[in-house]
Amino acid sequence: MKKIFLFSICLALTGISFSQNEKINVYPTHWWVGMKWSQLQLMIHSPGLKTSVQNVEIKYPGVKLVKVNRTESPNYLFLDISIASAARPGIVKIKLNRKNKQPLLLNYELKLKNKEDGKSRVQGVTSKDLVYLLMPDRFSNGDPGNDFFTDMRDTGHDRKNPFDRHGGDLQGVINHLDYLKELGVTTIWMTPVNENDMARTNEGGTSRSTYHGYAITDQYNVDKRFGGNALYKKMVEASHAKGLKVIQDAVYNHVGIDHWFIRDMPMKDWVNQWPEYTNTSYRDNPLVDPYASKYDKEISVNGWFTPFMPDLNQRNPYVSNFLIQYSIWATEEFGIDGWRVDTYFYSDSLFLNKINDALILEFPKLTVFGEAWVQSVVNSAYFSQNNYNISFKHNLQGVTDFPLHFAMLDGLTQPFGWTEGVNKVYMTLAQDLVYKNPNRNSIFLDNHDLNRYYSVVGEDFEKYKMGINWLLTLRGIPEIYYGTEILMKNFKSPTDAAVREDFPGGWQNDSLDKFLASGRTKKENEAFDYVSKLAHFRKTSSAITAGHLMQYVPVNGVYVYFRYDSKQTIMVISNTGTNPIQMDWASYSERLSGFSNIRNVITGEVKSLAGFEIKPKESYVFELQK
Ligand SMILES: [Ca+2]
Ligand SMILES: [Ca+2]
Repeated sequence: MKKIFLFSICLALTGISFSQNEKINVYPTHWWVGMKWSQLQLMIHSPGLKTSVQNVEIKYPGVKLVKVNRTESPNYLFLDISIASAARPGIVKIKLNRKNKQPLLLNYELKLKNKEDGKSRVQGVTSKDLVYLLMPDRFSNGDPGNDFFTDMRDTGHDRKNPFDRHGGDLQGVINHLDYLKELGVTTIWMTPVNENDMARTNEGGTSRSTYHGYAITDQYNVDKRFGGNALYKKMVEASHAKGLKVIQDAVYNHVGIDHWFIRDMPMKDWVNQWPEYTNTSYRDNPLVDPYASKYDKEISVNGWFTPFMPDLNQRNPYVSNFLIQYSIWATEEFGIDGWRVDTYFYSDSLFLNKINDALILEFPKLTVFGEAWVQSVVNSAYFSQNNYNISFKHNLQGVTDFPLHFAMLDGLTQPFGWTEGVNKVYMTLAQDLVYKNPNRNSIFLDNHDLNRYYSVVGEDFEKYKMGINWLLTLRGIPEIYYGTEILMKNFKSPTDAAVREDFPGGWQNDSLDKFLASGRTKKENEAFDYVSKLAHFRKTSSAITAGHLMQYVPVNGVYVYFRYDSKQTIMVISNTGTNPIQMDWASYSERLSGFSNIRNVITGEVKSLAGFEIKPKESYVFELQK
């Protein structure tokens, strides 16, 4: 596909719609007084607007029109306005005076910023939290009435088709907040909820919907198949009322090709244009590599993620303003507690630092972490706040910690060796000195893009528990992927959809309801209870959630580490080797002195440290007692 064509086709299409309506869209849809982001850029979209509007008037105390910007497209105006700190909430009248026509009048609302920001909303997410990642289309269908809409481009809705929408929605999440409380999670992260009004795509001969949400077609609307803006607001409020936080998934790098501003682009360089279709190489190395070519860097950052996901040009200040203002808008509008930023390093680096600064300035407690799917600790730290002595530094709080993810899976699946198996976990954590604060990294065993954890460990329940122990007691913000707690399995074979199956019981006529203990098998209940017990213990443990970490060089396949503070010492011990090991505690006296007993935090059983033996594949979380 040649993208140059795209622009000219779009302009031709809007020419048709010009005389048909005078619908005016303004973004952001409203704003607030008392915001740090007080130099607002309003994007106004309506057919023929640029040419018909001669001048603009704003009369409102404290609000000043700074500049009217006209871009290449005839259908946009960008108004730079300044909102004084003394401005009061109210309706700002914006008058667009036109040649030989009535002026257009816009009522632009300035609201009062929520006083609960940083308290009961926009709270931030920390290592005290446990994040539950779910895909709203696949978790639970709380409203079969919104499964499809005939005025949307894709009306497919068939649960038997893994590439169709399945009807899951925000009401389904609201209906199961108590389930999440029971499980012991504190935070919900959903794949993007924004409107994806995309036509079906043909990928390798397969017709697909964008049920995953990463092909956004309108940032300012939550997809109505999920329940729309009002229900999203209700979902966040209902979560907060139950003591649960919410992380929203952001996509700055790309949008869906059916996005309204792609179908009618404000200017040619709104997206990264290439003489012919150019895909990103998906490589992070050129961005970190001191020897990288400019060619490789540009392919990584400016290449398109897929032919259906145009690559936004964040070096364009209008694009940058649009994305920054939306992010601030959504945080304030919905009161979300954090952002997970998709495809982090594919966006322009200067833009990324700018948007992070703007968000944190506005909401000091807000958490922002980025998806950095990289292979090494060096690269992972490069994309977040780090201790490198280099000229350009990223300011991101934390990353999705892929190096630790790979290491944990190697530790669970590879035989123990000098650099293999659990030594990977040990060696990966031993490199934490490069991060400014590794405790802000999101850590995980699986997610919506990875093989399901239970399958990776060969459906071995002992190994499953070992990994859960690590996930919930190592440094960082643990994330559990929906269904891991009930042993949902599959590899990404034949496609991603295999690891994104519906949560059993989330649909009205499901034969089994695994949200309830009665619907789960004995094994599934064992798994659920294990995760739940450890998650609830974790909440109360100052050592795990905010204490120090000390790890020991693994010996004979046995990996021992401690979480500790002045009040509590937790020891996590795992035997990844093939022999039972009689523990000689002499090497661990630095942390063990003064303690003689160990309490298993899952079973409550108390044992003496003396004479303790650990069998292969056993793993325990112990609280030390005197
Ligand atoms: Ca539904
Ligand atoms: Ca890009």
